[in-house]
Amino acid sequence: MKNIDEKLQPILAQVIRRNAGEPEFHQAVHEVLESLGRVVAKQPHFLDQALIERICEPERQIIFRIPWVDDHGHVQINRGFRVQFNSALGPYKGGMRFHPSVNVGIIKFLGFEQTFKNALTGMPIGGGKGGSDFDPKGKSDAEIMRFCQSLMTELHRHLGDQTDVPAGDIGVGRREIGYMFGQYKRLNNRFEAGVFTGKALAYGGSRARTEATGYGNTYFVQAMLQTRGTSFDGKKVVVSGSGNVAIYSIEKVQFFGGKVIACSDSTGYVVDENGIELALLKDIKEVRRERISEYARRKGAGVYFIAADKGSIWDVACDVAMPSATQNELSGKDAAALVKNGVMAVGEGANMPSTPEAIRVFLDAGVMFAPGKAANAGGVATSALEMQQNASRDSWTFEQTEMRLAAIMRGIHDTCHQTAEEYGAPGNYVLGANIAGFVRVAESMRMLGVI
Ligand code: NDP
Ligand code: 2IT
Repeated sequence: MKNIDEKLQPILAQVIRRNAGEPEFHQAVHEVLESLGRVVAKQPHFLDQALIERICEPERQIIFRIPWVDDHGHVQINRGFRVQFNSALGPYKGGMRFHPSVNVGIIKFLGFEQTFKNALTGMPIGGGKGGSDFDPKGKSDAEIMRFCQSLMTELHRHLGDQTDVPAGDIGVGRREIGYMFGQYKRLNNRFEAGVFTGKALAYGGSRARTEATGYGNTYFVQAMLQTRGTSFDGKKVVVSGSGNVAIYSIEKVQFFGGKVIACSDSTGYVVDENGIELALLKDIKEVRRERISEYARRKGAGVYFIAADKGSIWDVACDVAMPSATQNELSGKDAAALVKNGVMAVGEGANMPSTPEAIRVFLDAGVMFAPGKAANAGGVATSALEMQQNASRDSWTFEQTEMRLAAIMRGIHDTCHQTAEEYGAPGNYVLGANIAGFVRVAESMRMLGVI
């Protein structure tokens, strides 16, 4: 309960009691409540109508069985989740994650974060998240399809373009979205393009959605660097992960003149002091679906691979760090190493990648720190643009879509920056993001009555 306003402590205690064994959810709520002390001191009406208690309780949680048949004819069982967290601003909106670590606590933390993130975009979208403990690694294309179809056979009844609109996340890309959307369309006998985002362009996807999260995080960090009169030009950058968010962060950082010298996957990291060769990385990860060590093997001399149990990517000295793999991947110790090596800015591409200790180390050291719910909001913002195109049966150019994305990221940056100042913590983007996101959702909830 450290650092939490007295009036908010019983709320956190209640969340911990009600959601036993869900440490990631507790962590996400703890971080937001830590920021809200300043809000209730200034605007005590936010304590009325159990607004904060209500915001911490998902509106609906769906847990279901997913049976499917593997290529050997064996029946496999996975568990599916959809947490419809908050619909005060619009239909539930948020990705689906396929990873063996998925459980209800992880989906709840993601849905909670999503609610504030979506509010920060300024778009009319509520917050939700879903997924399964299914492990897509090593599965055949046919197995992936059967799994996605079985999942959707149950989930379809809970979705709708005005109700709940999923997208991708870890382990879910275009291929999986195609299979899930296809089964939804079949079961409903209805081409409802806006029920899914992250679709391929051919059947209603948006240009720039694939790139949006990584590009958006890079735009956010660029805006932070500008507040100190500098830019990406000539900076050394480390990006963890090598999935969707990491790859398009690397692409945009390189476009802005930064040099990305390291990236990773769950098996370890590679260092290439000459700068990561993006075409090769894309071929290994997007086309062949191989492990990251393959990058070092194919590059040869001067490029090295370090296995995950032998070292941390955050020991690589850099000016800017962009954690883009998964939650709690960057510890207090990692943050201390980054600070010692002179890091000046951190932009969270992933959701909650920095532990609370790491965030404290960054803030105490005066590092510019962009929390995920602000920095990685470009993905979902572009999803909202995809919904907008689907609703008007339109298809925008890449340039037009990216321009909207860039303007939205600038807006989120400025909102967080100004809110932090207004609440007496200049430069603290964590506080700015939590407060600005909360106020928008809570104000709407108040106007909608006790529901
Ligand atoms: P991908 O599945 O495309 O890539 C995930 C990457 O992170 C892979 O390199 C993966 O390595 C690594 N990774 C995943 N889990 C772990 C783990 N437990 N330990 C170590 N490494 C891990 O996912 P995305 O790029 O889409 O997502 C990355 C992060 O960004 C997530 O936190 C997600 O919630 C967040 N995010 C994604 C958005 C999107 O639009 N896709 C939008 C906003 C946030 P490996 O292949 O070895 O598992
Ligand atoms: O965490 C996220 O914001 C996402 N995975 C994207 C969600 C979306 O609906 O585009």
